[in-house]
Amino acid sequence: MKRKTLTQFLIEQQRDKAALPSEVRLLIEIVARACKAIGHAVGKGALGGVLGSLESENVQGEVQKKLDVLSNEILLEANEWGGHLAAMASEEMETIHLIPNRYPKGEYLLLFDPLDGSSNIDVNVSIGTIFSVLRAPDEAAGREVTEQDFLQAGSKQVAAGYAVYGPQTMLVLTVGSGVHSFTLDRELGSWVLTQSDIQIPADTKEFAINMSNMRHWAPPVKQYVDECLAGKTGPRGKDFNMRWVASMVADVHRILSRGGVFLYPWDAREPGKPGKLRLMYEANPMSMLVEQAGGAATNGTQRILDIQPSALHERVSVILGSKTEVDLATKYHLEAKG
Ligand code: P6P
Repeated sequence: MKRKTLTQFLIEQQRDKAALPSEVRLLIEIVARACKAIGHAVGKGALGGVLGSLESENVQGEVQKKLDVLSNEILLEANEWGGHLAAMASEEMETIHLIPNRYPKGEYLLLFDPLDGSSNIDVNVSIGTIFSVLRAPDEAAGREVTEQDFLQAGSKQVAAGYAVYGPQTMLVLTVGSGVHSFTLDRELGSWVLTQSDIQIPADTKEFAINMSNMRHWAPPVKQYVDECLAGKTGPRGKDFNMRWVASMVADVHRILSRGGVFLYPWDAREPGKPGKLRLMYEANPMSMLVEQAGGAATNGTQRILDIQPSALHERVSVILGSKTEVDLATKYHLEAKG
């Protein structure tokens, strides 16, 4: 059976669903092409002279890897000329990136974490690119886009996805009609549809959290994880397994592929911050994907996609994946809140 390419899939989505504006189709194709280039650079590793860190730090105060900066540049250059975007925002850039005047402007906003999981780059563990698409507010027409125009709840996203650079290079995408995955055919250089309408099982026996932070967790997180660890003899009545790749893209991909729950909650190490992960270009796109696949995503007390952002780089606690587990962990948070 001849498999569909990303282009065929998107054209059919546009034709059948009419929900996919041609501008968004073009945008996704360009981002997917940029991800191929990023995957190619990542795949070269030491042979490409792109491993290791730079002297610089990003807006998050994190040391930048050479590949972080290269990936960011690939996405900026790929998307500037197309005429579909009004502006871009990136984990690697403090402020938004306006489309240069020499190019036409569009009505969409693209946000991305160009290379998530940087700590894994130099040790050959899966990493990825996460992206989110919003529509610029109508009132932004005819004026320069501002950071405020990006501060929309995740429920406003028109598309979201990620590329994961692992044993296979894969693109996982939603345009609001289910979640679909594409595998890169490295010989032809095309993204080939390999799974449609991905569904996350509501129940799971696998949780993902960085256990080294246990002593810093809030009680509801401790309660939830302790019950998982108690296994058959505990209140859950079943044994759990644990995974933690420390690349959100890899952990979420596993959950989309076979179920599971992912937690990166608030902890007492930085009490003033709601969590480590970023709302706009990590939690929101991943939450859209997870919900489109029948899962759930909260910050412990609220649906992540309902959160009204107040800053471009704001952080958030994340509990996402199999609905039964997310609901239980959220229930414990709400009970603790009283
Ligand atoms: P920790 C990667 O740096 C990242 O932003 C996510 O991809 C990942 O889930 C998390 O941080 C890992 O954090 O504290 O376990 O290293």
